[in-house]
Amino acid sequence: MVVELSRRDEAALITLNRPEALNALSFSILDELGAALDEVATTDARTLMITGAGNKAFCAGADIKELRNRDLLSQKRGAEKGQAVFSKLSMLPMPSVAVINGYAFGGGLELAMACTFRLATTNARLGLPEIKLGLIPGYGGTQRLPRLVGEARALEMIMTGRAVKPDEAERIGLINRIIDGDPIEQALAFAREFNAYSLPALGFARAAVTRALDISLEEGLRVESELSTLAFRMKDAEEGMAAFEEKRKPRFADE
Ligand code: CO8
Repeated sequence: MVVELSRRDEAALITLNRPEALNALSFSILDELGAALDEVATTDARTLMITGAGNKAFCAGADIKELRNRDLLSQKRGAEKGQAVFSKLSMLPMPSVAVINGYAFGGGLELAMACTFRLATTNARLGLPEIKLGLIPGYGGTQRLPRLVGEARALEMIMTGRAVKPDEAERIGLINRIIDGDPIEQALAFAREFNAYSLPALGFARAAVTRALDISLEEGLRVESELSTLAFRMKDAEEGMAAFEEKRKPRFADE
């Protein structure tokens, strides 16, 4: 198995373990990843972290050697498979953190962009180099990148294939933070900033913000009023407000 699922404290950890090919994603690895995500969804993990084995790459993208000499229908099904797995990732019940510990190219960056958050080590390089292969991104890159960095920067990255370093990635909003030291420890520390909050409330927040990028302000405000009202129906909201009044720490039960 290339996709290894383990547990670190309150987080599930998926490691792509194919360092000899810079953790490139073959179609069978995509299947493994989909199955691992199904498993994570049933656990009590409060966060999912995804990283690549070794210290050179998070993931160098789709397995280029597998992409040649396939008919059009297979290519379309391949793109749809990658998109479906990454959409599953973006809709997990818990937040996800891409721990980008080296190259995140093509499908690798698309995988990271489907996560809720992205952290990158100082040696990371992030890019969508498909244009250099005569291709364009197929696992969500043309849609998720402009949502993160805006149209002009997305067009530049996709049309030049230029990779960005972590400082630029942080400046344009492609990553949340640059990390130094042990990447997983750093990611765990980052996750502790939200891990103790109510999981359904975190889910409502993610759903509302994600919808904001797709719909009009008027519709978005309606979504927000519905989701924030739903949040009031949770026992966790009652606990949070009671704890405030009683000047104590809340104990959320995810209900
Ligand atoms: N696929 C397959 N093998 C790869 C990949 C890849 N994406 N990337 C690296 N490898 C392999 C290399 O072939 C090499 O193997 P070998 O030792 O057997 O020759 C090994 O990993 C190490 O790589 P390098 O020797 O090239 O390492 P370098 O440090 O010299 O270079 C780079 C690192 C710059 C990351 C370089 O490997 C590179 O440019 N890789 C390709 C990056 C890329 O173009 N990614 C985008 C791929 S396309 C995509 O992701 C989406 C396409 C749309 C999908 C639609 C589906 C139908």
